[in-house]
Amino acid sequence: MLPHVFLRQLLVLGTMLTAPLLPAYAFSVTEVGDAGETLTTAQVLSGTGPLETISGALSSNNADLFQIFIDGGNFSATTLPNNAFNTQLFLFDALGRGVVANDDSSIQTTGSTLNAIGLSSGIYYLAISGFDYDPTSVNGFIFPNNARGQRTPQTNSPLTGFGQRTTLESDSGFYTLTLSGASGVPVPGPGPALGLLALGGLGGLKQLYRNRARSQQH
Ligand SMILES: [Ca+2]
Ligand SMILES: [Ca+2]
Ligand SMILES: [Ca+2]
Ligand SMILES: [Ca+2]
Repeated sequence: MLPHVFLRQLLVLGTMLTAPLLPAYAFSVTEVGDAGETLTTAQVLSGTGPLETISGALSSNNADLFQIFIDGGNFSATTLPNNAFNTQLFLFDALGRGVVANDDSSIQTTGSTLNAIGLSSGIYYLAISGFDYDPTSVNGFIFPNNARGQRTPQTNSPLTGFGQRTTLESDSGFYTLTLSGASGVPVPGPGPALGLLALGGLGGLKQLYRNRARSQQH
């Protein structure tokens, strides 16, 4: 029979195993290849903990769409302070419906700052494009074409792609987005299964410990 002290240590270990397995460190991501511009070709930014920055590149007439997790409440994304070209930012919900958009952060810059308030927690899509490559739906462009301010959608139809709004080629270059209020998209993995395994093991250990205590009473 296992000694008491050893059983106690195993119980502590079992309790630790059922606790969250990974600490939540903030992290940054770099676009892999070229992120698509539809819900099915968006790059999914998986991970644990706050998502701080997204770095990538845009060629002309191209948008990069990222699936992120918004914690709930306020969310912001900005290309400032080091924007290298005329950017635009667009936020969509999990179904691809427009939430908010920004082209120019202020009259002094063509960089973009997107601010959303009162969001529910969940999956969202964040897009960056060069001016003036805008998100489209079956009902036309999703957002109005104002340069400054936080723009709300003019249609509730979901994203189907992007299209050039002027006859010019859209701007291009490298970007770094700085975010607040976002996290990595939770990864479905071995976590719950391992947790259940640990719980099963913990239950077994508790039973063993009870049996041991009972046998000592006799
Ligand atoms: Ca890209
Ligand atoms: Ca792209
Ligand atoms: Ca802009
Ligand atoms: Ca635009």
